[in-house]
Amino acid sequence: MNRVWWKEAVVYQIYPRSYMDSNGDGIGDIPGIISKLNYIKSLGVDIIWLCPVYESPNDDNGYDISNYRKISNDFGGDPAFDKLLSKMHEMGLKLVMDLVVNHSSDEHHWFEESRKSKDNPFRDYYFWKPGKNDGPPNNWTSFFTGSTWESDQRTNEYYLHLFTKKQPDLNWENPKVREEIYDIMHFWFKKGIDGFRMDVISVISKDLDFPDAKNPTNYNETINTHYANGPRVHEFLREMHEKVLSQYDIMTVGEGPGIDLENSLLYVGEDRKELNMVFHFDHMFIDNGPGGKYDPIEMDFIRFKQVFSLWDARLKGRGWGSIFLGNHDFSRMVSRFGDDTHYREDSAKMLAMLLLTMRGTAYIYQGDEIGMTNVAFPSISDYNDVETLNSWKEAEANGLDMDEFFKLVHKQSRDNARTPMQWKNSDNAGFTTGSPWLKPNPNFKEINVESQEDQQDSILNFYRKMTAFRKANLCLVYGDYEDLKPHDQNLFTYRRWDTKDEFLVLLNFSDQDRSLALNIDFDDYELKLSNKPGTSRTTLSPWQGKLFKRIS
Ligand code: ISL
Ligand code: CA
Repeated sequence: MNRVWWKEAVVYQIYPRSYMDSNGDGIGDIPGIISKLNYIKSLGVDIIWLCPVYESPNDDNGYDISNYRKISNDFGGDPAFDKLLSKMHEMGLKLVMDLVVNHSSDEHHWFEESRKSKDNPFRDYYFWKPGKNDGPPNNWTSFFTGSTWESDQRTNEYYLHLFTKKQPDLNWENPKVREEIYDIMHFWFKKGIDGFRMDVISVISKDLDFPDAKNPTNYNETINTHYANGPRVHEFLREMHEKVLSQYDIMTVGEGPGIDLENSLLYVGEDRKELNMVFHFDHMFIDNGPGGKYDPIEMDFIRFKQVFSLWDARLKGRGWGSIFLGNHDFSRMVSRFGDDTHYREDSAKMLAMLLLTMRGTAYIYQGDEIGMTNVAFPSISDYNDVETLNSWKEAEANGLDMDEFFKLVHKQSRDNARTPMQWKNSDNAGFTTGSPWLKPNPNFKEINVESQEDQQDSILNFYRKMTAFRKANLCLVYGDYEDLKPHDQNLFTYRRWDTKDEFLVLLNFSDQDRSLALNIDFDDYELKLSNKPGTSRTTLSPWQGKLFKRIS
């Protein structure tokens, strides 16, 4: 067993706009995070992954960066960041930043130059193409609706943007662009940060023929055949590793659509010298139909478990996984995979057991530690997310039934995960004294940190128990994994073991009592943790999770 700090770490992901506002402007900020560091430390986490805090016009809330070396004034500017980093290090917490370099903002000076003329020295920092038959160069559609090409009057050419038109794609073919990016990375590592989460790193290399998609409305097919895993992606990552990553003791986690079982080890194989971990979406897209998130299908629970098993088997001994059930791009994990009505507390705790007993580095998304749920705002004007609003406009233009579509917005909007952190039962959930940039979920009166601090068996305190237990039992980090009943329609039951210890994790994903029917002598095991009291050893009550340790 080759022990590494980032393998044993539990990561806490912060969406800074929504975490804590310190100055009443309605926007979460870095001083707000600093004021909550004791709370974060108390969760038993080791690393904070901070979503983008750089200067940005915020077309996509910071995922459109106009200056990679400056912290946005909305968040407190450079001094606040320096203070955060040094405080965190004093407290033994590490800081991972978001690296968003598939695209920049159109307000970055590189793009402002690039669009000026065809012979501008920055022209080749981006992809420019003449149109075809009075239209864009090909039929690709952006992740956030519409063409991926925007025409620019000044030079009468189109530029490529896989996301919004304010997020032009950087041209990684250009060695100068790559050098600029590596310089930026050195800049932050020299400041002392402990790693990067790399945004959509799977799409940085383009097929330079830019062929038409056969089936542009099939989301997955288009991503897999045209956007992701381009011809030079691994060459670029190896170069980045050699020129930057290999020089520091840091961690990396790449994100992106199109990363799958087949290609995973190309990114994270220990012999590859590319990335430490990736976030894949096999379980997160599990309820997407061919048309993507607004074409939902029912989640297949057997398949859900299989995703964990297949990934574990694939990476075992050869790479390292990342375990997450939610982030700022998806609906709330308790609303998706648990039951956010009758069994919210039980299911939120049970999902915490899953999250913190799998092999891989575990990532907790802010608010999940108190069981925050999806929101259902009354009006589309309450929503902020560019992906939601663009999809809404597209649905309207296509003449869809907008009442039906609004239900999909409630279910699928990324704003579900972006409502302000619920600190207490007071105005605006204690997030701001001003007017929040996005309304809080009205359920903050029942669901908030303050009330759960006082309650011994709260979700919050259960998370603390789980992180401590994981820390004390390295078998849960490194040990082998086996699904005991892969075909069970309701139970997720697995074994974790190493040369010293053995654990059983038994989870009931249903609202009925379930008999375990496992071929196991429970006299050999001791119950270590359960998310709810009662019931016999061989049964699980609704949404119950139990963790046993072998004693003989
Ligand atoms: O959000 C998604 C599904 O709802 C994903 O398809 C998402 O667009 C994709 O994983 C990329 O996400 C990342 O890059 C985007 C940014 O909007 C997301 O917030 C970020 O996590 C563009 O930078
Ligand atoms: Ca603020």
